[in-house]
Amino acid sequence: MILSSYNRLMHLLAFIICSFLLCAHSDVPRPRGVSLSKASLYSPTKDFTCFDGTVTIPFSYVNDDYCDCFDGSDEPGTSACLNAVFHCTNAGHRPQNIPSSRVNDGVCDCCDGTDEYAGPDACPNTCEELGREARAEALRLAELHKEGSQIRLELIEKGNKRRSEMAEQLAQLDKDKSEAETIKAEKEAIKNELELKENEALKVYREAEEQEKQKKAEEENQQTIKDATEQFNRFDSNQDGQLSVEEIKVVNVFDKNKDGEVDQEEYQHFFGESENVNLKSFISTTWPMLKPLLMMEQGMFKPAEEEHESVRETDADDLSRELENEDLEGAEDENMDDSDLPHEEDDLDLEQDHAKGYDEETQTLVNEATEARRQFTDAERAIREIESSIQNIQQNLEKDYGLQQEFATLDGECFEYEDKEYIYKLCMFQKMTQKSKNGGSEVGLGNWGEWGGEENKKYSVMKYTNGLACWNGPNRITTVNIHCGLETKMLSVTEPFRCEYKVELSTPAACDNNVSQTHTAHDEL
Ligand code: MAN
Repeated sequence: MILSSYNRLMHLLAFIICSFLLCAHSDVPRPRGVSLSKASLYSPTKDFTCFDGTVTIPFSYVNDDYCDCFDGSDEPGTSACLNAVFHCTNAGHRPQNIPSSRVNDGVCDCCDGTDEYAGPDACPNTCEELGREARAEALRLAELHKEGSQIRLELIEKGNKRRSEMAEQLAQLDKDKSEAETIKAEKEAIKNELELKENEALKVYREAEEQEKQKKAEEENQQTIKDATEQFNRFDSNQDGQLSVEEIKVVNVFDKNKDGEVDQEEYQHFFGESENVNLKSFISTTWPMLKPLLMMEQGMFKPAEEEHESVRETDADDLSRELENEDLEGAEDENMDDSDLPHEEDDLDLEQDHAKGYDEETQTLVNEATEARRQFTDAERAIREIESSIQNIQQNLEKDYGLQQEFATLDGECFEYEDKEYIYKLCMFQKMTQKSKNGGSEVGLGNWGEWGGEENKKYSVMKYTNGLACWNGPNRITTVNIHCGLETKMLSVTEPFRCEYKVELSTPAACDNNVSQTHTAHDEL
């Protein structure tokens, strides 16, 4: 802050001239660069105290092109302080504050030209013209908002109506749901009762069938015993009730490998370790092994290939295994617990039973139970449908449609915008998509996320997020800037950054007559 007396003098001179010049243009005397609201802080009859209160200087130091205050408040009209602010009155247009570093930098910042007072070429005063244009634009906007806000009022009304309708629907659906649940419980009780009766009636048929099966098995068993006994007696040449090795030696069928003799391996195959076999063990052990061989010999069973002995042997073994399995299955059937109620998977069985032809009474019971099952399934489906409607409405009721529901009617409405390459489609509160004009599938540019405007202007920006992943990058997102307009439409779609899309959208929902549309400050006009 040490300054030569010469410099001080020069600056003081400049200040007096400049201050005087400015005072001539303004109603209230104040140093250059000072706004009307701060004029009282600069009194020529007193010392000047910096705004931050740290330093007090003679008033003549104000605007002397030397920075005395840390906050720059002593040099509002020069570029001496880096952090000072220069105020232009811009009479006829909007007043403006610019960093005082721009004072006398050769660039006209203020429309009244006051920021460039020291240069050789004075800046022209364009404030009147600019002010006229700005006022005309403000008027146009005010008219637009006025007209638009009429439509907005209708939107608000419809939005509120829609919301209350949804709330009513929800209440109705809740009622419907509890009614549907009662019906389901009734249908279930009827179904259970009818199924009990049906099962009871079908039991007679199942038991009869079971008896039939047992009878058949018994007959087959008797036939087996008969066949086996017949053959046993045929092989038991001395009729002593025992089959001996000697006796079977002469019987071809025991020659499994057909090599012309019944050898030890073959005795053992049929007799085990014993020398003799009586009728009882012949029936239970030998006969199941022998029967397929006999059938083959008698031409009743032909293997697919007869060239190799081994193959014949295998087929014979398979057949005896099959016969054994049949017995096993029969045994399992016997263990079946047919007291179980019929289940849904038994429907096929029931249909098959159907073909068997029941007596009239049983058929009626089956029909009644089938109808009861159908009605029960319908009741279950009805509940599921009601639940899904409830969920949809609840989701919509939770959505934020603006302070007065002004955006509610736009939910689900879609708007298109075409540029050279793409067709864009925005479905409000749902999603944004992009489709190339050269074909290919739709690309998701984001799903409805949230309002994203700054404080007080929350409803001026919509964010659609989590679109299709960008190649080697993040998921696509879309920002929708909302402006007042008489109709809802997309004005432009751009992609300022790769996979980040920007939409300018106009809609009457954003027209609010009560909000000041311009930034006009009235203090100096
Ligand atoms: C597609 C479009 C473009 C995007 C590129 C990114 O071509 O979705 O908008 O920039 O993919 O790879």
